[in-house]
Amino acid sequence: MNVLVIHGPNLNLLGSREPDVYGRTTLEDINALLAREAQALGIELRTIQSNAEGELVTAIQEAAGWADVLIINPAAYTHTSVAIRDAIAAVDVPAIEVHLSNVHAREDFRRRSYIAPVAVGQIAGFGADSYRLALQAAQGLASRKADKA
Ligand code: CA2
Repeated sequence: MNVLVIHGPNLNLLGSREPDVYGRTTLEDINALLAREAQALGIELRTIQSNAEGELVTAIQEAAGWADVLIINPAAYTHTSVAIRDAIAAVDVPAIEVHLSNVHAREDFRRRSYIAPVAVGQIAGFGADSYRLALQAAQGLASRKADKA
């Protein structure tokens, strides 16, 4: 099974700024943790990060040829991007929305997600563990799909 993890804008700054909100774990640390976990679960993993909305849209479109599941932290685009929402809705790949912080316990504008209605589900508030939990959820999704086939 193949999983593409997409990190949105500013997540490349993790670990260096706002540690009180996002912790001290860097994006490299998160990707390394995911790579280890994926190997243990027998999952083929690719990760990308971009600050550009169009690049995220293209990555979602291209994932359709390879990924069985998408894990996406759209970061600030969660709350603004119809383009990312439409791309997820257009591809036949289940998506899991991930956030490091509990977006529902922060400013009001972070409670609205354009992505949640087209995602299978959302995991938020567990720091780097949100991604680990998403990987486990991805495996569950893929094995249920295989059982049905
Ligand atoms: O909690 C999350 O994972 C978020 O997706 C992070 C986004 C935020 O806009 C969402 O509402 C929730 C922000 C990512 C920016 O990350 C930074 C990391 C370090 C320093 C500055 C920003």
